[in-house]
Amino acid sequence: MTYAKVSLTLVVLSLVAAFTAAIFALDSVDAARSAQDKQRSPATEPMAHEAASTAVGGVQSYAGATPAGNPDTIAASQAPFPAELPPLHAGRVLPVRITLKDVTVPIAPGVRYRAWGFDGGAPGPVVHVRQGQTVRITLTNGGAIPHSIDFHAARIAPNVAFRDVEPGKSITYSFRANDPGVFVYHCGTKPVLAHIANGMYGAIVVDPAKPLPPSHHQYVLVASEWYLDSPGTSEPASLDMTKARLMMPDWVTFNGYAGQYKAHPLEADPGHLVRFYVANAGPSLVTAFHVVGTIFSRVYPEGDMTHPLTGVQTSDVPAGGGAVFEVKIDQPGLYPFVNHSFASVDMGQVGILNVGDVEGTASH
Ligand SMILES: [Cu+2]
Repeated sequence: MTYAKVSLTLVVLSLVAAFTAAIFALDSVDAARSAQDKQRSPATEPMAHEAASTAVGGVQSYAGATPAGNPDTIAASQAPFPAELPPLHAGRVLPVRITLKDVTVPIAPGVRYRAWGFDGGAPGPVVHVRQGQTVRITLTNGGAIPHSIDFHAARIAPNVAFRDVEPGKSITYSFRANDPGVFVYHCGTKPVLAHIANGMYGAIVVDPAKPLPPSHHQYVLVASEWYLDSPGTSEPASLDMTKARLMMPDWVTFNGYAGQYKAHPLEADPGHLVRFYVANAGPSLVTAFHVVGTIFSRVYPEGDMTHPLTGVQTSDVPAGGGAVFEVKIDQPGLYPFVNHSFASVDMGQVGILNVGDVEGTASH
């Protein structure tokens, strides 16, 4: 065979192979489309409980689904989680006693969830210490299955301190809070995804030994996601582990309840420093923290209190991370604080900072 004939044969063979591959590719696209169409067919579509209930790729979403009535009125009647940073504790050792309980908690207007709550709520209590103080944590398991407590502010052997506690039992351990910042604490029992998604998280703020500039208001916001197996409106919802793995939450919140600080705005005084301690419990999504209408005068990214950034519009707080944000707003008004990853705003991660006690409604 001549060189030209060999080349021609190779070209023809290549064309045949490419054509065959294209046919197979089209076949698999058709198969995927047909499977999607089947999932969307009315026969298999779950009943829509509320207008906002939608199915995506065969997974039922209850994002934004609230019962009949005005959600704003329902949210207004719900007492907000206290966002103000609690005062420091005098003394060398801060005893923190937390009892885990299986509780039903409100997570959005008219929506209830069967949670595992540190101290009966989600998030658990805010712990506040100064750098150098010792935290002595006692966890009592008042639930039905093993749990544990992992403090990110601790440098300690996790297989010992964060070990599982059987129902009815307690564990006590101590650590010296040597690293300033804002840190997450959470249950570390397998599967951790389920234990965090069920509400087992909170924040600890460690003030630097050299105090930060004084501020009129200091707020703690714990970001988290909720993954529901039902709308949670007539009966409390439980965890949908598939949605948790897919990272498809129904509600995304600051301090456990969607939009609670829209119904109960946080306060600020014109021209005075406000400090936000944002801890992101996740379990999986990032919080792109932003205050509409202003710029952070300082951000301590990742809670690193030694290297602040200045003049920042938005800064990410990763799942399992924390950061400190400072604003000083001169002009009175209603300033929304949001996760600027806006799907999360749609699912409830938004609040209002009311500067100067003004009337009216906010833009977000
Ligand atoms: Cu747990």
